[in-house]
Amino acid sequence: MEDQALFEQHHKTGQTFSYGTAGFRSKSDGLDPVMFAVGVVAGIRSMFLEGSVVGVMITASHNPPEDNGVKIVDPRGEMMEQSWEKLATQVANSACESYEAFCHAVSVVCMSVGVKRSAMKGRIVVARDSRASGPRLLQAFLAGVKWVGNVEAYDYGTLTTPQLHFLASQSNIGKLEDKTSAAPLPRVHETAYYDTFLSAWTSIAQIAGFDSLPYPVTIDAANGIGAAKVREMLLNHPFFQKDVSLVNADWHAAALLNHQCGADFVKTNQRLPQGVEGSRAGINCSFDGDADRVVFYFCDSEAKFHLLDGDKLATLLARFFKTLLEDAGVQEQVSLGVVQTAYANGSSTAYIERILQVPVSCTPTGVKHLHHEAVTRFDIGIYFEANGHGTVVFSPQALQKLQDKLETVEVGPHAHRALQLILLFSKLINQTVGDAITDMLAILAVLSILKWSPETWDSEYTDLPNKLVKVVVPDRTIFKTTNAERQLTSPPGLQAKIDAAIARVLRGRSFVRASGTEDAVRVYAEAATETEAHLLAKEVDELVR
Ligand code: NG1
Ligand code: ZN
Repeated sequence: MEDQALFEQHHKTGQTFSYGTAGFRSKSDGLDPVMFAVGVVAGIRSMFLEGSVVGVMITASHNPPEDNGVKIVDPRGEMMEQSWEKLATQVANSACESYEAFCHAVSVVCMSVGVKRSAMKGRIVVARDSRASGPRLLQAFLAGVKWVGNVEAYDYGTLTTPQLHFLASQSNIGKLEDKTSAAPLPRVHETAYYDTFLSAWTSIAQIAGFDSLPYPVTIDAANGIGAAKVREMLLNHPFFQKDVSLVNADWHAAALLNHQCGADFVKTNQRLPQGVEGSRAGINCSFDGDADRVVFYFCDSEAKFHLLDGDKLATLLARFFKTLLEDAGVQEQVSLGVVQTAYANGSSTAYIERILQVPVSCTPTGVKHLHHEAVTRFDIGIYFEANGHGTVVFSPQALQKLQDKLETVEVGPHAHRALQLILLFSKLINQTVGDAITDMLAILAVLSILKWSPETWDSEYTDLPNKLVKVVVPDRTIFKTTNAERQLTSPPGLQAKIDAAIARVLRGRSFVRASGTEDAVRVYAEAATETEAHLLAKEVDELVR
């Protein structure tokens, strides 16, 4: 009965949920039973993984302040294995029904994965972003953890999403090999995050010979938790103190989160966020509310706004690593590639393939798809969504090869430096997930090493004019796609009409897909001129209605 009382405290009815690309997400009001259910599922997942530490992040990223959400992070810091998404969905929806339905769903899940709750132990680390609903939802989550029994949970308080991914993965180092280790939580302190990445930065600066940033950097933290963490990590650090300014840093003012600022605002509106002045010299960047995305931008001498989005981040890094691999003389042994989605600007893909001669792979939207492709296809896999979410992943085998070469083969100073830099960049970048802070540091390090201004970076290629529109349709589920979402297979006949519209404009490309996070379809169009891109978007928009 005590167990049921725990459940009833957080029970609410009336909504159905689905574990999507970003976990569960909705208005925060109805999320309590979902949080309770996630406490239970995360506990069972950890038991299933023999007590490895599983992470849970309570966040709704770039969404408005009244929203919230939750996702489960697997022991290596990656998103929870896909096959468990439907189990999580079943338990969450049963928790919105009744206690009986919930108990039944939990037994079914335990049976299907072979977990005996009374005989196993689970370990969870949890964190939340700065949203006002966070503490309440955390309590519902912890009640779920208590309900499972035999689960140890450690609450990190507020963190950025990538910090939680990183700390969860670090908690398992050693444990993944040694299943018997039972060190209490937390196994890794938050400072490990700062120490790890700052120490890589310091070594890179030493080897590359720079001792300050090349120009002032303004960070728009979207009034989110990233502000608190940047302050802690960078603002008192002698290297960054002088040149880094933080704006939209009011993370205690929950209502201001992502409001007129942040990566999503800047990318969508293609203009400066509130609080950033165009006249300021240097470079600017914007994080989203949980600091797992970053975009850069600057204004030129005529005050024209230039966006350096996820595509530009990917191309800069691709160019940089290609040169380093060549300098190190390992371009034949270590494969390099870029992973994009259909939303990547056609000019960026052409630049990577034709100018850089680096292979590009295209996957469906959602970082779990990009991450998987990058890890499985390339030794150094660079993946970014156009909206700024992405990272670089390095295969352990390739890093070992580079380390061996550094230690055992006589190489010239140029190659030696290149080998060192690749190895150090693999430590500067948070490989578990896109991370605004470490991606920003990696980009600033590259710009410092290349001695590139924002203008030089931007001038590598010019984006094709493009337009992204959201169209509300009666039933978005009828829109089915193939070929990494670039073509429709349903409704029948629609793709042929879209193809005909594309053929009427110069350098035209357009596709339609159902959003995974909103009840709408998205229409993307690009063409040689802005007029044609807008025309194409309008035509396709009309076709899908
Ligand atoms: P949907 O709503 O499925 O288009 C959006 C973004 C994705 C990704 C997810 C998760 C675009 C076009 N889509 O997905 O890139 O970030 O949200 O938050 O930006
Ligand atoms: Zn985010």
